[in-house]
Amino acid sequence: MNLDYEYSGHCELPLPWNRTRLKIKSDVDKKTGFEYNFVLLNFYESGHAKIGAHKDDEPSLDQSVDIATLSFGACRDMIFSKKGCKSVRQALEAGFFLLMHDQKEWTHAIPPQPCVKEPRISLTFRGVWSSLQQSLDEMERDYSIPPCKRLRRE
Ligand SMILES: O=C(O)CCC(=O)C(=O)O
Repeated sequence: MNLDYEYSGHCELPLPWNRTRLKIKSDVDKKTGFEYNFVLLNFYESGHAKIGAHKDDEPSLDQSVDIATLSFGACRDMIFSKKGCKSVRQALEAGFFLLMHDQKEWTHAIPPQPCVKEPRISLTFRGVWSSLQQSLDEMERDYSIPPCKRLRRE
């Protein structure tokens, strides 16, 4: 089944799982109880690389699946913000495992930290709807077709 994940105006063609990624995915599945079908790798060459505040609320994301992040390499901070709440800053050290709930409510950002010279990699595991499910959702939205039973993600 086709899995396309569009974010920040990009739509990348996903690569198939390889043995290493599948092993990590299966550990993350076990730890969280979710069954992930997509992982996004972010590479930060140094502390100059950053990600602005955003919500992971793309229509292709299954919001019932919490996003799980594994960090490798340099320690970087993540800042969580929500209207009316005090921002939270969390250091993401190598090996740090983060589970993000309420992605529609909170924004998160990786601010620049120019003193960090080493690279960082994050793997963010997601539940992504298949193209078929997305088409059904769009039909439901655009033509007010009564809610149809969600298909199993593959
Ligand atoms: O690199 C990270 O830990 C976070 C990446 C991120 O914000 C995202 O993929 O939406």
